[in-house]
Amino acid sequence: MLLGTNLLMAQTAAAAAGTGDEAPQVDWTGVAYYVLLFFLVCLGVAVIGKILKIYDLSLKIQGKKGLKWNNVMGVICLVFLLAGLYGAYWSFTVQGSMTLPEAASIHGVKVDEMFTVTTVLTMFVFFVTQILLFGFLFQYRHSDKRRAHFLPHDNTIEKIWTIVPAIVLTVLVVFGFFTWQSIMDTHQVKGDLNVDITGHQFAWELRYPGKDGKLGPKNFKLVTGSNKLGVDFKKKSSFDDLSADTMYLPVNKPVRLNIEAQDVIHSVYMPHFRVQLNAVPGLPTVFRFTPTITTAKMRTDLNDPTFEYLVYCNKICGGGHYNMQKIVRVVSEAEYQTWLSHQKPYLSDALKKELHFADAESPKTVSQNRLALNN
Ligand SMILES: [Cu+2]
Repeated sequence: MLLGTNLLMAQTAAAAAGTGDEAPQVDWTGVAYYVLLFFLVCLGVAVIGKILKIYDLSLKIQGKKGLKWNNVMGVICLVFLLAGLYGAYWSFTVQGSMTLPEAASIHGVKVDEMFTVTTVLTMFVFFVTQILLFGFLFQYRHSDKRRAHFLPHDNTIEKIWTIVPAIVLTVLVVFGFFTWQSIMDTHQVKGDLNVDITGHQFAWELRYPGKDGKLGPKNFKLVTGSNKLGVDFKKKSSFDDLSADTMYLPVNKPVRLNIEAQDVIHSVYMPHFRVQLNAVPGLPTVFRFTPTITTAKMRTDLNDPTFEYLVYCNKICGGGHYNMQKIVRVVSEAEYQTWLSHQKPYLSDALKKELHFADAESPKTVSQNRLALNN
C-alpha cells in the first residue's frame, strides 16, 4: 500500500511539473545506502556476540561463573520489543502523512471509515500480543529459583481465542459486505451524468453526452481511425456526443462511468475518490459515484495551487502504462456547463467525410446514407 502511495506521489509530481517525457528518477544511492547499513548492523551484532562469548570463556578460565545467557536473551527480547514498537509508531507518524488526503466522494468516506476501523482493531491486537509475547519472554526467562508450570491443554483458553476473533472478523466482514453492496449499486438513476471512459494502449478516451443527455450506442465492429470508439451513427442519440481531453465533473452530482477496454485489461483508478474498477475488453463495467470536493477547494485545503485529481490506469498493461493518465476537474454546475459548451463533437469533420455525411445536422441525409454504412 505504501509503495503504491509513493508511486502515486511521484506521478502527481511529474504531472504537476509537466515533465511527462523525462524518465522517472530512481535514487539508487539511497537503496545501496540502506542495504549497506543493514549489513553493517548485522556485522555489529555478530561482533558484539563474539565479544560476549570471549568474555564468557575468559570468566570460565578464571574459574568464575560464566555469563547468564538467559538474562542476555531476556534483555535482547525487551530491546527488540521497544525498538519494534517505536518502528510501528514511526511508520504511522512519518509514512502515515504520505497517504491520500480525505476522500473526495460520498462512498469514499465509507471506505475510509472501514479502513480506519480495521486498522484500529488490528493495531490493538498487534500491540497487546507483541507486548505479551516479548514481555513474557523477559519476565519468565529461566531462573533456578522457580519451576515452569506445564499446561498441556485448557478448554477455556481455546474457547476465548477461537470465539473472540470469530466475532470480530464476522463484524468486519458483515460491515464490509454492506459497504460493498452500497458502493456497487449501479442502478441508473434519472439525472445521473453518464461518461464513457475507454482504455486502450496507452490512453483513456472520454465521451460525454450532448444536449439530449444520452450517449449513443457503440459497436466494436464500427471502430475506424476517425471513429476510435466505434460509435453507432445509425442512432440519433450519437450525433451530439462530445469528446473531451479532461474529465470535468460537476460537484455533488452522481456520475456513472461506463468503462470499457479495447485491447487488454486496464483499470480506471481515481484514488482521491476511492474509485477503482477494471476495464475489461468485451465486458462493460460501471462505477457510480458522487464527487463532493471541488478541485479549487482541494487546492486550498492542501495548500497546493497546482493540485489536480487524476485518473490513472492501475493494471500493468504494457510499456506506456505509466503515462496512462488524465486530469479530472471537479467544478460547480455552472463551470461544468460552460466547459461542456466548448467541447468538440465526437462526430468530427473527418468522421463525417468517412461516413459520407453531407450534413450531420440533417437526419434526412443521414437516413439516406446510413444504409450504405457498415454493411
Ligand atoms: Cu492501462
